[in-house]
Amino acid sequence: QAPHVAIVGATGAVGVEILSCLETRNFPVGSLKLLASARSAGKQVAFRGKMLTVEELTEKSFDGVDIALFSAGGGISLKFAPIAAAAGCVVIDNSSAFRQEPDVPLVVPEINPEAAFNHPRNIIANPNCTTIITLMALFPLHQRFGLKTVIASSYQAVSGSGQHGIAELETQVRAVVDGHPVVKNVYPHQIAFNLLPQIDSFTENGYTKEELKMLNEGRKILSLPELKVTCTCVRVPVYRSHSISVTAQFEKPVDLETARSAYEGKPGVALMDNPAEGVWPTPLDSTNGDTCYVGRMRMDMAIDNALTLWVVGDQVRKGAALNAVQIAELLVNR
Ligand code: 2RA
Repeated sequence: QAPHVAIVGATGAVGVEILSCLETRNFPVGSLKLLASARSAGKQVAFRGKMLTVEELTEKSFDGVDIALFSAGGGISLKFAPIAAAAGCVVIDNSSAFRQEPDVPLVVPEINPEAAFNHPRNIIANPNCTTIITLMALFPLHQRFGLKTVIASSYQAVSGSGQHGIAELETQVRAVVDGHPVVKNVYPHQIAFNLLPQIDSFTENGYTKEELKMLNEGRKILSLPELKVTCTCVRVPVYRSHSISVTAQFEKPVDLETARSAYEGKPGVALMDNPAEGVWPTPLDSTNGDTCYVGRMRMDMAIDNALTLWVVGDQVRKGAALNAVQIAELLVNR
């Protein structure tokens, strides 16, 4: 019997993409509830040729729901995920609220699918977008060589900040080109024609929370508690798809040929790597698609037994909505 599904945050950027993934992947849906704040309640949204009305999220919303996909921010998740879970619903949560809880699995279906079945609190966490895309590139290599250390810089699109991020970039680009003053609402500095080396807030050790997610989530997903990660996360004036430059050091001796062959037959990730022909991936190559692309792979010159590579992925899809729907598919197909 097809599950009864709810989307919390149905009108947000990720919610809309979740709806599209359910539709295009023919996810079996018994019934679908679209939940959002009172402000969005009453909106009409199309799903499989029918119009559905967005309902206001309340404590009663989850009666009879089997799977709830949450993407409405950490505060909403902290309050409503336990309510949904208590009503017998499995929550797949896109916020960072539960990711580090020991009894909440943190799942990338291509990497640790088995973790999804051990969810004693009825909550499964979806990792942060940058972590997912980076690990999609690193996991096939980890399987061959054993990952030890990661040194990364991310180039994160403005849609990672939601619809407002896109609007801010667009408005500022127009203002700069037309010679008007730039107005800042979303970011502390101008994003148009600029780069901002801060994503999320700073922590005591000088790293931002976004940078620490790479460390803590990477360790949990790969079951590598000793993994070393250093990372700088940067907002870039790109609409969609995050890119990450990664240097990865391994336990076993690495060579390029084996590294390249590690991607053969791996779902969700592909090599796009032929510099001699001008072939390497850009954020536009992954935008609106399901595949993360890896290129510029080479033996690192500075770090022993390490590879340096570049990976791009659509952070709204594989970094959020698609990954959440794939987790739901694991549960349904079992
Ligand atoms: C970003 N971490 O700011 C986000 C989206 N999940 O790009």
